[in-house]
Amino acid sequence: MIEQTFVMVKPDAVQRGLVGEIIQRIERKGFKLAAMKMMRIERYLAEQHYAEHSGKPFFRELIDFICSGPVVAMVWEGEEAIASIRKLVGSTNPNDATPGTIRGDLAIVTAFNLIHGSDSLRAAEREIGLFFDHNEICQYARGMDSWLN
Ligand code: IDP
Ligand code: MG
Repeated sequence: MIEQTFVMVKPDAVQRGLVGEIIQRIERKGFKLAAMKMMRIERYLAEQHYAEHSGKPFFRELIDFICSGPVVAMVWEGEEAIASIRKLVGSTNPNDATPGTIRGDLAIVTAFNLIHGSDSLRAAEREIGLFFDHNEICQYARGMDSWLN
């Protein structure tokens, strides 16, 4: 099934100059970029985005961190995009993440794990809606897409 998923390059990745590397990995896998913007997240948006973690010991640290510098928010589209991009991202703790994944290759600690990717269809729809208006999401055809449909 063709899905859209929400991806965010976190402040640590922006500051380490890994925006291009991360985008390139998702792009080269074959997913289609549907929306992208660089932004500084307001506290309120960060708290909504990470609402499932409110009350956890790391919540405040997480919100402080995500608001500490600009991020790059994106929508990526393609076959099984949600699960497939989670695989490219790797496990939450980079020390458990398989080499070859973004976190496995480029990060060491959970607090600075470089990237967010939606973990379910429901989360993807909710997160895309939090960060993007409908008119910011681009629709366009690629030559190979006709083979999939
Ligand atoms: P995910 O990003 O792999 O989906 P989640 O469990 O949803 O991981 O946690 C969201 C984010 O919260 C993580 O990516 C990480 O930045 C942060 N986080 C999760 N657990 C911890 C922790 O124990 N300490 C510090 N930060 C954490
Ligand atoms: Mg998560």
